[in-house]
Amino acid sequence: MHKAGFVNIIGNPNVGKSTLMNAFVGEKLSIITSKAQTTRHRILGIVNGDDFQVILSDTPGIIKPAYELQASMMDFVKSAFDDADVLIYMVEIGEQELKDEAFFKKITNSKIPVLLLLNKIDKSDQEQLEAQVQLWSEKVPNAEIYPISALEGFNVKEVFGRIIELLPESPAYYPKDQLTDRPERFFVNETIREKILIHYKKEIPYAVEIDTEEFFEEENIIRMRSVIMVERETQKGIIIGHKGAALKRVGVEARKDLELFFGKQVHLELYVKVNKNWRSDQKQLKRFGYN
Ligand SMILES: Nc1nc2c(ncn2[C@@H]2O[C@H](COP(=O)(O)OP(=O)(O)OP(=O)(O)O)[C@@H](O)[C@H]2O)c(=O)[nH]1
Ligand SMILES: [Mg+2]
Repeated sequence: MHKAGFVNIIGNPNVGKSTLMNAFVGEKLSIITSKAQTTRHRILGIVNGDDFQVILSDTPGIIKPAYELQASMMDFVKSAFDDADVLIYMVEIGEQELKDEAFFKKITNSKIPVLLLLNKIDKSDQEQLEAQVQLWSEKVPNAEIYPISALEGFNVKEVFGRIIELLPESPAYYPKDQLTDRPERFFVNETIREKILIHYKKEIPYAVEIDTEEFFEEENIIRMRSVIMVERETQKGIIIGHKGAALKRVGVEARKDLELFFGKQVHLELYVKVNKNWRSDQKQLKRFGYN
């Protein structure tokens, strides 16, 4: 018997959804930072076995959208409700409520199995943990609750075992050697964006989009050229920094990660361009892969 299905991870921003998907897949497919709204897309991570294929979806954290980009991000979350065979609702220790009532109702009224993962238990003690399990079992009575630490790997294997049990009988949806639905350039974009989230403050990371215009693989090196788009001229100056030092740091750190990811030497050229109000422009958003 062969099992396969879609296991979609949803929850508030910053609870550890991407950390969990990467832990399941064993590769850094999704970028991870301590800032909310790190993930902007729905990203598939596929775990293949002889008799199973688990297609995980990492999704953006649930927020009330304030501009078009965020509205598209929430459309990715909506789509994750539509095709799930198993729903993973991730919460973190100390968190109270999902910020969106409608999404919360979708979870509590779900006809498909819901695994509620109580994450970051490495930061809590037994007493707090027991209180949280009690709280969530009352809030989401249809869910099976698992305390986990996505970061330290606690209970991750056990949850994966339960996922396999819950998956329907089905042939594989994707070729068995496929790891994700995303092209190479997407990972270049995301790696650069991760460095920007880490090194720039306030609004800057949220006003940035990356477009990798060139990706040439040669025998011993991959040559890439990417543009960092910002919304305003002042943001361009901040990204570049004094004598270009800030931009250079982004480039060096991104290149190191990309060399690990692709297992090959990388040459990365970065430049910055103003693309006015791209976050609110439907056409631009479509071009950058937000439907
Ligand atoms: N202590 C602790 N930190 C964790 C754990 N899992 C994730 N984190 C941290 O929480 C932060 C957010 O992790 P992400 O995986 O990016 O969270 P996310 O839910 O994907 O966030 P968005 O994409 O912004 O919605 C990072 O700093 C992680 O290192 C955990 O089990 N324990
Ligand atoms: Mg994420």
